[in-house]
Amino acid sequence: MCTLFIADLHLSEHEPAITAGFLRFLKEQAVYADALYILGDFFDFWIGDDDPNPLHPQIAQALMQLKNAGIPCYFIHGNRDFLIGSRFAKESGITILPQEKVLEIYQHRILILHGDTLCTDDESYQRYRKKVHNKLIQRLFLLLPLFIRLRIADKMRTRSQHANRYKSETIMDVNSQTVIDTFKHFNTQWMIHGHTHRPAIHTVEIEGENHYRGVLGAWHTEGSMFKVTAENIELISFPF
Ligand SMILES: [Mn+2]
Repeated sequence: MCTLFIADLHLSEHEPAITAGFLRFLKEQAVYADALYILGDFFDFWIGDDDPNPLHPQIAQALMQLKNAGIPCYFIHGNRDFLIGSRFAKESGITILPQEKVLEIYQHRILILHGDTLCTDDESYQRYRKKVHNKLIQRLFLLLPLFIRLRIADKMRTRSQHANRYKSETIMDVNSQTVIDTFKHFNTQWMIHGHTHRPAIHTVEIEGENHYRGVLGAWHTEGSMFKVTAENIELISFPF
């Protein structure tokens, strides 16, 4: 009995080793779990469910196989794949969750989220986020022809890479007060998120009580997951 959490795979046709690692992870680990949660940035970018990229049906099929084996898969949007929509959800059998969700599993209360909303020191990112999460802007973007969407996505990626080069490490990490406020708001002892690519379990003391913030690693050269059982909440890295 275990539930698995992963994030930040950044799947793309340019990284076949990560795709292979994920497909192996499904067959060798996820298939024995009670459920799989993907906490965002599953794909490196997403410009609409109508993108004919052959990687997408390949991944959808693998997830559908997992579902057919009786293991539900849940998904929270990341900052790169926030446009994953109902068509992909249907094709892959995943259930899309809101950006924050409290789970009660095996007597643990765990908040799950992508993690970008905790990085409140990065004001320019938060401003950008507000814009791209506007439903009207999203709808207009999705109406554009695919080649224009691709071009825009490309431009935005280059711009963000350029901007991030000049941002300090602390600005791009979580804000500790935001973390405390989030723990208080959702009243959980644990949270699990990705986004910062800094795998760790941090202890956060709030009013004399310990809380734990688990951060998933990105899948650059190895896999990273949280494995939650009745006894344990464990951060595990494993080879592709
Ligand atoms: Mn992210």
